[in-house]
Amino acid sequence: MTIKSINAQEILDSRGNPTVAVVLRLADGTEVFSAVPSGASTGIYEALELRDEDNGRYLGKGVLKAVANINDVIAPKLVGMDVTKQAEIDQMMLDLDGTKGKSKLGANAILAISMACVKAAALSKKMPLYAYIAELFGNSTEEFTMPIPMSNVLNGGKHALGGADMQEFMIFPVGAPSIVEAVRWNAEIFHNLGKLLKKRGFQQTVGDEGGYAPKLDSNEAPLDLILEAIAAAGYKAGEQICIALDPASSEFYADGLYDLKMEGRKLNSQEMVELYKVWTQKYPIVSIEDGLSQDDWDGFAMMEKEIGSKVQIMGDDLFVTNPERIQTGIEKNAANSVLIKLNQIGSVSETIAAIKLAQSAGWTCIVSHRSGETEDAFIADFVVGAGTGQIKTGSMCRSERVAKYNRLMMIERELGSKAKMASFPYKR
Ligand code: 2PG
Ligand code: MG
Repeated sequence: MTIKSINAQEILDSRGNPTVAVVLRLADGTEVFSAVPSGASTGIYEALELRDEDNGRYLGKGVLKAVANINDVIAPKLVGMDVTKQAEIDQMMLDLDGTKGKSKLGANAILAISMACVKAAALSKKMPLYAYIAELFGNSTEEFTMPIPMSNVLNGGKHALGGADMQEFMIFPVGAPSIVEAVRWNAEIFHNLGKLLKKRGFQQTVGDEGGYAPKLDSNEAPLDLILEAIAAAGYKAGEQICIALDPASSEFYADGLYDLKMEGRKLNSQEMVELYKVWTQKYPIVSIEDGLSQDDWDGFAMMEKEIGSKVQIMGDDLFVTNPERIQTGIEKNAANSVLIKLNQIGSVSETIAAIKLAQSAGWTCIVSHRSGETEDAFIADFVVGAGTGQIKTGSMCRSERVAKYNRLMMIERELGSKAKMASFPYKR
């Protein structure tokens, strides 16, 4: 089915910053909307998110240049193309851009169209979006793997200034038999955590990803609170619910040291690995993302060697969903898992390539939101189609987060017995 028109516009994300949205129409009347998310703790190797950078509008954060690139440069080339030719469409946009980091047209411009094509093709073929995505991956459509959700119930770092140095403290319901149950468990723990904070006189305000952001006195304190909340909700820590961390440590790394400001101490890579080792012995932590900084390959390799047999060692800023960096990581044995964000690399086809490469090394992949999100729940369908078995999509409040959980529950109900809950550790 051919693409009839592509119209981009500027909308707002969950932080009130501009982002790119696209309305794509096909010749058969199919019409879809897609919107790109935006990070705060972005990795320096991510593809370029093109912003206007003039001071007049939205403090320089406008995206009218990216919008114009879609309407004036990309759309005229794609109109008339067969929307089901995803690889060709993505390649055409990469060629039009011609740079390594999508710095000419913007990854935000390219990704908005890339996702819209997937949605339009699925709708036109009268297929559920997740099933069409499974076909793009070459995965079976007889059975689907539902992801275990990592829910960021305590926010710190760049997502909640005044909170912990470390960015994300997540509950991870490895024992849940379904996504519907996983969502309920996580929501119950989230509310119990809120009650606990209230009782202790802490604020219950939430950060960018909907997790609480209390002013505690150490980076370890959130772990104790989470254990209490799990118990208060009536679940077994370590069996039903584990803990996942994203320290996002590139954000507090400088000159070879990790600056834990709230604790008044600076640690080197080895001391950080030691800290994680102690924590994983003391707490049911099974996954650590960006435990070290985006250029600390040696630190990552040390961490993988020390605790990688027990813990999912995941790279986010380290890999930026980029097959070249993932390849380097595989060669260096620097991790065993990749966080997958479509807008870090900027197209659906390259994201699929990144996942396949990671999986070819036996690594796990976790499909992820950004801290600046929209109502577009594309990643919910994407993770089910990809079948990677894990998703990270924020806490259990704020509509831009909950939209993804709600879509996952709807998919599972629609699939009935064709939906299988992932187990952890999970390997394809
Ligand atoms: C991360 C993400 C999402 P941001 O570091 O993993 O939680 O944050 O989108 O700000 O990069
Ligand atoms: Mg991260």
